[in-house]
Order: sequence, then C-alpha cells, then structure tokens
Amino acid sequence: MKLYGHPISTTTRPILLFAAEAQIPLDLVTIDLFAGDHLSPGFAAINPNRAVPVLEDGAFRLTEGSAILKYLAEHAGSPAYPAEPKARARVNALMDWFNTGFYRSFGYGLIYPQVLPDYAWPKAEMQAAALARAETEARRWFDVLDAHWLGAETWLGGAAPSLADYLGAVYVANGELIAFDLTPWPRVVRWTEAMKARPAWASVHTAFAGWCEMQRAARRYRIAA
Ligand SMILES: N[C@@H](CCC(=O)N[C@@H](CS)C(=O)NCC(=O)O)C(=O)O
Repeated sequence: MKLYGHPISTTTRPILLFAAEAQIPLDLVTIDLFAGDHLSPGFAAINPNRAVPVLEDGAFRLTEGSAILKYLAEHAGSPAYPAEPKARARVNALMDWFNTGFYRSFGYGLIYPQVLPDYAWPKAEMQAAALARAETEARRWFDVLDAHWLGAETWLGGAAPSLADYLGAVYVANGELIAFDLTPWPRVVRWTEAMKARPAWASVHTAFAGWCEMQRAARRYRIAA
C-alpha cells in the first residue's frame, strides 16, 4: 500500500507510527507541504482536499488520518482497534474527541498560529486574544484527558495501546513546538512518555524533532520553555 504524506505532518505521523509497530509495509510518497506540492493539479486529482495523508490500496483511495488508521488496523487484524463493540466504540469516541475539540483548540488554536505563518492572525492584538482563548480551551481539554480519559491504565485503550493512543499522543506531542508545559497533568506526562518510549517513535519523529529545534532556536512562540 502507498501512503501520500509528509514526515512532519500531524495527520501522517500516527499512521507511520502505527504501521511501523503493526509491521504493515507502506510505501511513503512524500508530498512536500513546504514546497506546496499538495496544491498541484496532480495531487488535487488524488485528493481534492489538497491535504495529506492519502492511502492507496490498489484502486482504492482513502483520505482522513483517522479512517486510514482504522482501515489499516482492520486490514492487519490489529488489537489496537478492538473488535468488541464497546471497546471499539470507546476508541472511536477518543479519536473523534482528539480530532475535533482537542485538535481545534490545541493545534489550530494555540500552536499553529505561533509556528505556521499562514495560521497567524493579521494583527498582534487579534493573535494575543485568539491564543488566550485557545489556551483556556486547550487547558480544559487537558484536564479532561488527564482526569477522565486516562485512568490508572498506562494506555487510553486499557492494557495495550489503541489507535486512539497513536493518534492522540502525536497531537499532544505537537505541544513541543511551543514548549507547552504538560506538568500540570501528571497522567498525560506518564502516558506521553510511555508512547515516546515505544520503538518506532524516535525514527518517525526525526523530522518533527528538527522542526521543534528550529522553533526553539527562533523562540518565536509565546509560551517560554
Ligand atoms: N481532516 C484531515 C486533515 C488533513 C490535514 O490537514 N493535513 C495537513 C497536514 S497535517 C495538510 O495536508 N495541510 C495542507 C494544507 O492545509 O494546506 C485528516 O485528519 O487527515
């Protein structure tokens, strides 16, 4: 199977991580987002949304990172997407939770306007107000993640990592771009450290770590390390 993606893309990395751990071979076709390759007519014919990731399995094409993870897990018969209806429903709920409220506030609201010029607000006072609102919302989501979703278990999925762990840990790790301090949420810290200790995490995050380093050096973000 072929995956159109980019190694620093937030929606590509969970797939690369899960596929590496589940030993699902994927041919990565890098779409250079920084060069605008995703905006080319050629790529728009593959995905009219002009975004990565896209999975190609023969003539079948699938967009949306969450759907791709589920397809790959089904394909491999992976326990990371449990067959038991209630356990599966919880994984679905968590993936929707990360992809909607959490990512909207933490990713698009708080992080991207500080590290991606296209997402910055046009005036300093607008940027400050938007970041302040997004930060308040994000902190509320972290409270829920810590107190509600993460219990005594190491993983969101219970005894073993689920697709929600792969997806969510990558979204949370994006906070490193702005040196976001996770220490107010000890369960989140424990969980992200456990995910980062997994065998494929470091290799999948090489390019992302370089981007974080660049951001740290530029110190453009508002939240200091
Ligand atoms: N809803 C899509 C979002 C995909 C997405 O936003 N991908 C980003 C990279 S992380 C992208 O390709 N952005 C290009 C752009 O917005 O111009 C998913 O979850 O897969």
